[in-house]
Amino acid sequence: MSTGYVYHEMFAWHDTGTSAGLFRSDPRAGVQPLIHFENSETKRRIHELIVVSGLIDHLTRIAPRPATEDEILRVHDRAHLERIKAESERPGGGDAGDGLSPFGQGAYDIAALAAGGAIEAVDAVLAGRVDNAYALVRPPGHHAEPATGMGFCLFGNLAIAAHHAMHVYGLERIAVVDWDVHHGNGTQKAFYDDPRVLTISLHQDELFPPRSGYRSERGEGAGRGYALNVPLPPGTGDGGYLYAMDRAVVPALTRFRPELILVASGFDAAAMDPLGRQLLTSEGYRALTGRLLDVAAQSCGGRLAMSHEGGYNPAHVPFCGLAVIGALARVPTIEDPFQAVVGAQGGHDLAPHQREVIDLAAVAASDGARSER
Ligand code: 9RB
Ligand code: ZN
Repeated sequence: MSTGYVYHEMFAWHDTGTSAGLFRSDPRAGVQPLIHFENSETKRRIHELIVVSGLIDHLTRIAPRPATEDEILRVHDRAHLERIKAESERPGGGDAGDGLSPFGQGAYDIAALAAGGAIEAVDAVLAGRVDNAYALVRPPGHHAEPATGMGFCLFGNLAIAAHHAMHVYGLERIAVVDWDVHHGNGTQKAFYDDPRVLTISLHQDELFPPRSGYRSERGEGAGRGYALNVPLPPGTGDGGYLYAMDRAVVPALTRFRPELILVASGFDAAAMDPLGRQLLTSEGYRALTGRLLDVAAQSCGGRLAMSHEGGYNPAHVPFCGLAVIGALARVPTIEDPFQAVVGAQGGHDLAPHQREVIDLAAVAASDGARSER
């Protein structure tokens, strides 16, 4: 059993600047400079906990390399690539596309390294060098659409890696499970009419992007039925997430029989996240990982690769990351001190209003029929 692990110090050098969380500092508007929500801290602290706890000794380090232009262009149009590249040349940097996703000079190179990190993780799994892998990359990718970046994402790291799997290894069925608290709109859009990639997003209903991730979004054309959305009410905890996994996600995966399972792994569905309103604990994340390992073992020889997305509580997130990567490697990890707090806070039992909407998503998935929004 071996688990690949991608990290590079350069990922922490991606500079999102002094926004006050989401908003550019603007003294005249009363916005004092602070630090952008998508800063390096949570990711660097996951890595440092992996090292300091000793988990690193059980992982196979995989070096990232920059994705090539051709690889990026399998998902994005040239105008988007060239614009990111050009703004990345400017001393003041630029923005991924929505005015909420600032980046510093040189960001193109780091974003290409992030996409290439996801590629290398997938490659190591498909070449059999490791059983599964986690790419702790930054900037994130799941919101980036073919023609634009958004939501702190420049390029669709995992979508680019999925194309690599199809292009180089000839895979015909890939599943992407996105457990970031936000809708995985970019990955969904990249494969909306493509039956080779089943995209499944579990996310907080009506969070981000606006008006995105409804149950009624099921794919189009040849891809109809190959997008699945499971919007969850705010306040969903471990029990709700596991029910969604068991009732909607696992059955959809089992029916699809993927040759590879990819995960857009965001830790912003965790209980102490400043942007999400969900209640997952590190044990919840560990259990979700276990479910996917089981499906992967049954459907594709255990081939599973994860790429990092959001997650913004720098104290709690490292323990969630440790739980997931420890589960992948089947190695016990040091105790999460937050578990005693967030695990005891209530909200972890499946609630009736959660069951109701999860059942609707599961039914929509199983009969392929239109479901109401
Ligand atoms: C603002 C809007 C957001 C809020 C949250 C994210 C999180 C992304 C992530 C991104 C952008 C809108 C400030 C809409 O973690 N993904 O995984 N911005 N939201 N309009 N305005 C003015
Ligand atoms: Zn997110």
